[in-house]
Amino acid sequence: MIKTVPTTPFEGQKPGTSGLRKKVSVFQQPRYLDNFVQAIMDSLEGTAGQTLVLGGDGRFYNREAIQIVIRMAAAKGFGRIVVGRGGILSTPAASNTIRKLGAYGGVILSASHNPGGPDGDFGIKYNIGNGGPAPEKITDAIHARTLTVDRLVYVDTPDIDLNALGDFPVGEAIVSVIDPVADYQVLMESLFDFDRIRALFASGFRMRFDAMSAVTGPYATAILEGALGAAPGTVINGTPLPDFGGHHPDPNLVHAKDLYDLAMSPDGPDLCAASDGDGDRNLIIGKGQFVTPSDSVAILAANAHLAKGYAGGIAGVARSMPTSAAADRVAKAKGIAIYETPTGWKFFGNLLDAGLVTICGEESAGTGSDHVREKDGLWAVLLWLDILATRRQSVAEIVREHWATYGRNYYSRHDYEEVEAAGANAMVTELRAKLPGLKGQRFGGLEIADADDFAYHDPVDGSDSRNQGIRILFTEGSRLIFRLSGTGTAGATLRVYVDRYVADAAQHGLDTQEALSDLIALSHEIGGIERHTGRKTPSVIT
Ligand code: VG1
Ligand code: CO
Repeated sequence: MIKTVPTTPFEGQKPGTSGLRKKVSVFQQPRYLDNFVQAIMDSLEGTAGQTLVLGGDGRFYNREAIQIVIRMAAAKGFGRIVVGRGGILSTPAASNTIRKLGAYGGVILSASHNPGGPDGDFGIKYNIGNGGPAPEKITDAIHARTLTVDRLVYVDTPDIDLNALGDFPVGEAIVSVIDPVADYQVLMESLFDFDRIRALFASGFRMRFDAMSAVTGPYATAILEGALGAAPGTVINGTPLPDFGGHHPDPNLVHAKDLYDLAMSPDGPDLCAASDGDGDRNLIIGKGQFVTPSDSVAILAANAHLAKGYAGGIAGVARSMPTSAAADRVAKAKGIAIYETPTGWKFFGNLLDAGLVTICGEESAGTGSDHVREKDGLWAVLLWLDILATRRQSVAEIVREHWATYGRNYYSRHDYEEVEAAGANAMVTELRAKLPGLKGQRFGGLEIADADDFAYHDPVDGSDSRNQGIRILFTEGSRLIFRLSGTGTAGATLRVYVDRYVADAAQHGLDTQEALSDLIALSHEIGGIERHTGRKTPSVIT
């Protein structure tokens, strides 16, 4: 029944910001995925008879990968392996299922916002029993094991039919194929007033949700059109496709441009929204009003108490370091704590578990709360809907009022994608060396108050994470941040984050790129971007 196969390590199986991501062709090499899954299994203790949750975003290679994980998890001694029907589970739904079942952990198959299909990307990550991404201590152990793994252990069994709900024996284990949407919908109903949102739609409120042919289609259709009575056709691209219909499932102004144009048209819907490949990101655009993800975190934190799930108020807010400081102002006004963490949801887990924060967010269109331990795209959309249903104002009015109350953070991220890794690394090394000398330097009207390489001390488990991004802080409160992406699969991606706070409401109507133009010019001067990457302009501006 148990089959053991010898193997040798593959180089480069180091998890990045969110799991191991590579080109599909890399994962298709014989034993490649198997080695990584074995390294996960070998790093886990006390799994006998325990439950493992398993699912993915439905991208190309998802089904093959699920079968491999089932065989290896059963051989590891897990008692129950819970899989979403069709191998589908959105990342937040997987997190919820882990928590609800009291599972030992979960394996999520996704490369999130990266393109899919045979020429696209694939990914895998391990989540722990709190439902969240494994912390660095565990991902480091998994990586270490990939360097020594020498045998693969499987239960020898035919493929499981993933399309049929029910329980199926695999060796000593039971594989349970579950409806991927049901439990998640119950959770959303417990947090939000579905009657109130139904009344909003009944009053003529119009919405468009672009599922980008990725995992949120079934969730959004069941909840928005099914439970909440949004008009049929509200959800577009609602069927998950292995190649996402050839599109790039990243809900930003570049890859969801059609949605943006619709939102800007005079007869467009009241709310346009989208999510990414695995359902954890959100894009929010009101009629004529794009909401930057950083503003969205702040606005949701300011208004969360209007939803029944947060009626008692929120304990604190956490944001990743590159995310604009808009949320800090809300926390300050509410007299609650604000935490600044490195990029990646895994750093929020301890804060959420300890009850120190309720709402978390990242500038990369990720927002979430303590309801799960992942960011959650549809949750953010539903919280917006509940706030709109309560305040009965437009998105634009809510955003303007927010700025008038707290001030506005002009914010933009400039990505230089797929540049040569050597140049990008040289740039970071050079910047690091420059840091001590930057303090006090003046560039035009800007003076550098401080410059460092961000380090995080986790207040809950005492762990330290260094080299998390170069920060240049100006005396006026503006910030310039440089870091390299940890989710790409080709070359390096340089991200430059630009943040400027403007209190004066008379100055809140400027174009973002103009309002930031001096800081953007300075990013080139200080970083030597063109010299190191050969690029004059970014590939994507969000
Ligand atoms: C990016 C984002 C980060 C996010 C991560 C995973 O990481 O910047 O905020 O947590 O993707 O998101 P990086 O290292 O490329 O900057 V997802 O939706 O791809 O799981
Ligand atoms: Co994602």
